[in-house]
Amino acid sequence: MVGGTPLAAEAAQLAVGGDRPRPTPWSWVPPASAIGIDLSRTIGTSGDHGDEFASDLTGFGTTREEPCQTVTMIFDGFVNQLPDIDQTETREWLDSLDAVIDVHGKTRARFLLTKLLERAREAQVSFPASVSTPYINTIPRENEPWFPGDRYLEQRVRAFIRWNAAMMVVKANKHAEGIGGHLSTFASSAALYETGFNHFFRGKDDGTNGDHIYFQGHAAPGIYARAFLEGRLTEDDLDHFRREIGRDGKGLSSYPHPRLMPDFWEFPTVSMGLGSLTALYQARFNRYMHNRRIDDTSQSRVWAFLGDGECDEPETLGSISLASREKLDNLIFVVNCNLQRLDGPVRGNGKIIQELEATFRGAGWNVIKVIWGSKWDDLLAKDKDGVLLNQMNNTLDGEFQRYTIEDGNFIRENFFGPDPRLRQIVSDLSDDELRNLPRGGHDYHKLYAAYKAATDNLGSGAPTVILAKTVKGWTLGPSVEGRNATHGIKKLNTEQLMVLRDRLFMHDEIPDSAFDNDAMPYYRPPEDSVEYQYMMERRRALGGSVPKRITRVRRPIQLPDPAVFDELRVGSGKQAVSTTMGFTRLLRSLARDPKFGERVVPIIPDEARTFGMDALFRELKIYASQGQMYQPVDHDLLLSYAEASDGQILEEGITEAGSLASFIAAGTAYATRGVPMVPFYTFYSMFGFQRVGDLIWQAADARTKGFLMGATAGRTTLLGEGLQHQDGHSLVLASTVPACQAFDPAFAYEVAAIVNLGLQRMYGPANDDVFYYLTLYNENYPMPATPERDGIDAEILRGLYRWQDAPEAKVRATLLFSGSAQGAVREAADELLTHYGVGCELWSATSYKTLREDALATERWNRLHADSQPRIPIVTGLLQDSPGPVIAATDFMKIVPEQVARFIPNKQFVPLGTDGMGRSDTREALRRHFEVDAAHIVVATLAAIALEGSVEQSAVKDAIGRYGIDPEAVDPYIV
Ligand SMILES: Cc1ncc(C[n+]2csc(CCOP(=O)(O)OP(=O)(O)O)c2C)c(N)n1
Ligand SMILES: [Mg+2]
Repeated sequence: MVGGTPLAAEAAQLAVGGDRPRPTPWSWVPPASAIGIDLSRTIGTSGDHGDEFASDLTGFGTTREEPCQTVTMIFDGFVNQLPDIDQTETREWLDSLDAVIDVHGKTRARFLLTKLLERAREAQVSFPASVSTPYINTIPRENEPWFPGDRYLEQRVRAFIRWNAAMMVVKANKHAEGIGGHLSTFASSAALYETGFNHFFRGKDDGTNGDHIYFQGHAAPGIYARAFLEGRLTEDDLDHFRREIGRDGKGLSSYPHPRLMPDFWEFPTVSMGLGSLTALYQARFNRYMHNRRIDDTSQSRVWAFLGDGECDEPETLGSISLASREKLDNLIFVVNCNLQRLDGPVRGNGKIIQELEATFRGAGWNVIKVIWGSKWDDLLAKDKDGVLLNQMNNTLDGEFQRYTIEDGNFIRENFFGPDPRLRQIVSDLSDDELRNLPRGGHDYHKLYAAYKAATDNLGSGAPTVILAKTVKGWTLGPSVEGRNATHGIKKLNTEQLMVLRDRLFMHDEIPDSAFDNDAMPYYRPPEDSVEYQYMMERRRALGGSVPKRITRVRRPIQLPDPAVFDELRVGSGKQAVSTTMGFTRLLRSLARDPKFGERVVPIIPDEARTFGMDALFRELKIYASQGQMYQPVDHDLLLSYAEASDGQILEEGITEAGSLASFIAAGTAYATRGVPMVPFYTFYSMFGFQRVGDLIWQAADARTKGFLMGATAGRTTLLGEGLQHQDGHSLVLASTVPACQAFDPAFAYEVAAIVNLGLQRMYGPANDDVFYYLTLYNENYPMPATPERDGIDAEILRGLYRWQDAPEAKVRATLLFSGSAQGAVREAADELLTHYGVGCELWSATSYKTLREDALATERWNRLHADSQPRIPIVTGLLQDSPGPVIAATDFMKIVPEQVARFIPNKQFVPLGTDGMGRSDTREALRRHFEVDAAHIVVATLAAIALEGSVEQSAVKDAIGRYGIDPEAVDPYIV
């Protein structure tokens, strides 16, 4: 495609089809989810003219050529159940409609009906919005605002950015074959971003928190290219795109990674679906902060840029109804609808923009479609018979994609060809002009209008989604643009680069000689150029460059009074309680702390009653942006379900993904808002790491702080629930995330110590960007008091401490317990002493992950410092002199304690854990089944000691008999 003018370089192509199969109703009716009906059946009657649409619920259906089909859906049946108070009047209206259809046809009828609806809405006659509108721009030309920018300069800047974005990817792949990167995504979305950069995105240089912008991950080259133009990055930086090792780790991340570029990126995206989900909850959290009067968030908008293919992810669309329910008009999604994903078309046989419109509208969003560029407005104005509109409606995305690569004549013959009235509309356009009819997503004017409408929408209560139609690979030349393989193209040869240069009208900036010796030149306009001055002035006016991650704490946090933890330290006496109950008390005390309390953000996904946390409802109140508009059924109870607009608890409902997104929003508030908040997200541990592991990595990337509380932990401790509830592996998964500090506390005072020191580490002077994962159990037992010795909290935090010395005995062993395994281990120790004269030292292993990380780091240090005095890993130092073999029991998989096995030299290390499929039964039965009950611990200990020769083998047999263990029972791992 050759563009004749600078603007033509950004003009989109359109496409048309001739004798082709008609679209199925799928492309027109909203998704079944939006209307709750089976759409696989056809509806309505066939059109009798080319300009007629089959009837569907929106009135904007597709043309049919098939004979009339049976009506199988009852759509407006409800109306027959309402009394008709004036049948004559009704008849008159219906007759009028029939007459219009007879005389002027269905198009006219549809027009009048739409006008009626518009009038009804103006007159506040509430009527459910139709979920779908015709395939044209939402904002009519006459409603477009004046464009305040300098069109020419913006286009020049955009061209420079396009150039550098492409160049850095191509260069990276030339220097390192296979290093990857994406050319065509940003090529399709340059105008989407630049409209934001020049007119809307608010920065933070003025001391505010600016807008929160979630960039489409693989559009990152474009964002770097702009930062380069602004002088924030150097050529050397661009040359280190995807080369993050060396230069003190100062490469440019492939995608937005705050962990790796902590001064630049704020919000990690690129795992498809997570950007939009976390953006949505960020917008919600901003409202939460505002309503609780902790932070004025009214000036910050949340922008999320996503791909149309990305909308297939359940995370992308799964929470959109929350945004309208919560009236998040501070939220704007911009979907880059280039109609393509990685392998090919997003909806070859349908229309992704229409589908998304229906989905978002059905969920109560303000939908702005930017489909056609300005040049189409004149054509639509000529479309008296609705034939053009009909053709737009009926052309499939697969066809549109094809037309991006065809010539003008093909477009004339096919898209405008079949109907003489249609052909007439474009009779005065040349083939070149036809080819250059733009798509809306490349038209800065249309985009400006859409963004302005979206930002002006504040106060309406509706979130906005902008559906912008673009061409994937736009301007990158015929071998890349619109091709199915475009997503993966990373290389351009000199010839292709020259085509790009020509398309961008950058001959003066990049002369042919710039390519001598296979050079690959970037281009940055000099600081005294009008382009540079314009670009920088725009950013200055909007509060400085974005993205920029700044940790500027405006309202420091004050850590809680240490006395808050005392209650858990003294233990529960004879009263049997669980660590979950202990934690709940602690949470309440933390929230009551006069200074610290307001920063506590309890997050729960509809499990508060399960965890006994419903006691907090009345006291802390559940956040409900609109307050409580009803009297709850339990209003007269002490623990009633109390909602308030300044409520503290985020009761998320049944969405672990949403809850994790809230956790991230709260746990990054120290950076995004300059107001440290402390999330405590309590959930079924089974539905944590395995369910939302991707989000937990995102939390780590975002440098989130806070506490993940995995309740109902343990494969045998949670009884009765069975396979899908019993977690025996979240600690394994937790071990994979470096920023995660994973703990498996056995006693309430351990929980207190971990939370206390965790708070100090994250929110005190150390200011570490880590988060904590604690398992919580629902088994009740008397909670002992903290051992009386200095530094016990630090011992708990290092992962292992001696809990009880071994009694006097000739034969001794070392037993390690974690979490709820403490009961069986303590019982086993008693049995071993009573029946076999074995005295056991008992240790609480609070964190094998921490021990292993220390051991690995020590091992590494020793390897690299061979001539220095070797260091000793903590776990080695602690256990090397402990008596006898080491038996480690856990309610998790054996691999959890095994993490440290190698670091306990010259000793037998026997892990006992719950490997296998969970199942439902009593705790006793489950522990026997998984071979982690006291009896099995006794047997395992005796067997290990017997191997060392300190007891006879017969003792093992004796114990097997004593406790009724079946030596032939099937291995629990395989049943
Ligand atoms: C969860 C997840 N799955 C797969 C990928 C790999 N991936 C990266 S981009 C992409 C295609 C994206 O298509 P679309 O959302 O339409 O974006 P476009 O590049 O077309 O703007 C895929 C599958 C990913 N990043 N994340
Ligand atoms: Mg796409």
